[in-house]
Amino acid sequence: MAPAMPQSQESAPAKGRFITFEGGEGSGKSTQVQRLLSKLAARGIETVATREPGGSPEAERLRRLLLSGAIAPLGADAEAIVFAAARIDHLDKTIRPALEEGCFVICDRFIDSTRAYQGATGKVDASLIADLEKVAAGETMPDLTIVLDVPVDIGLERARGRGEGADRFEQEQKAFHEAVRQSFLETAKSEPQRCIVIDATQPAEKIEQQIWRAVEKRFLKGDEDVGKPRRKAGASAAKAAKRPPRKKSGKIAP
Ligand code: Z5A
Repeated sequence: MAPAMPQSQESAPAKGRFITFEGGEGSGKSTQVQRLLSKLAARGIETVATREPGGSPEAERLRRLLLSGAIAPLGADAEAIVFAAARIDHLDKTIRPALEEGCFVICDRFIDSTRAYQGATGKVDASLIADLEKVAAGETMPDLTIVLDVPVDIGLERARGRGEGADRFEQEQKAFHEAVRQSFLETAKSEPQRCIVIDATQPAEKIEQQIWRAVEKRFLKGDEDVGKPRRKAGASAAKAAKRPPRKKSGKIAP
């Protein structure tokens, strides 16, 4: 067998990174996604910001159905399956292509939200959750998951403060949200190589600094320096134009 040839900078494989944000309602995910995007951009790294459910045109359609409560009457298993269907399209159309290009993909919610909202709340059997995760995400697991942890009352208060109507999940009882919070913490404990937990009751600036330290340490130091350099000023805007527009809150609009 011929020996492997060292690759030049130009032909080196793309080194995208997949970072997910998780946490309960009002934990500040959208706020911190925006702050991390700015920091990566300042470092000259091309990024794709996305969210779940949603993040591709078909998945955004499913998002509207899920959050309106239209799928709920079909039962919890059906709801979990629709979240997985949205995830399949999102990964195929948005996440994997961006990672292959070498971008940093920053995603507001991913598999841990299904584990928490559908699984840990006792609504869907753990084996179905695991099977759906395998089918939908497969090998595409986050390189880093940032869990923003906030007591349920504080998170719900913040979410209400935005003045938007409560969606299908925000209407659930406090015990449901407690189970969701514990699920995120348990996942982080069982997968410490992937997850970090940040106290999200701190001021946003402090949280931002802690996230940046974690991202720098894992991906941007010495040999680990990764990410596709921004090609030119218009490159990011062109990429953004292909994505659904963003709402004031920083979320991708339906
Ligand atoms: N879901 C599911 O069931 N299964 C799944 O597999 C997936 C999702 C993927 C999506 O809702 C829903 O789908 C979600 C779970 C379910 N359930 N709910 N509800 P969404 O995307 O519409 O909303 P969200 O993900 O729950 O996010 P959020 O409630 O909009 O909050 P956030 O993004 O975490 O927080 P934020 O918008 O950045 O901040 C909220 C407010 O707090 C805002 O006024 C900020 O200015 C303020 N804020 C932010 N940081 C701070 C700090 N540090 N201090 C004080 N105030 C702060």
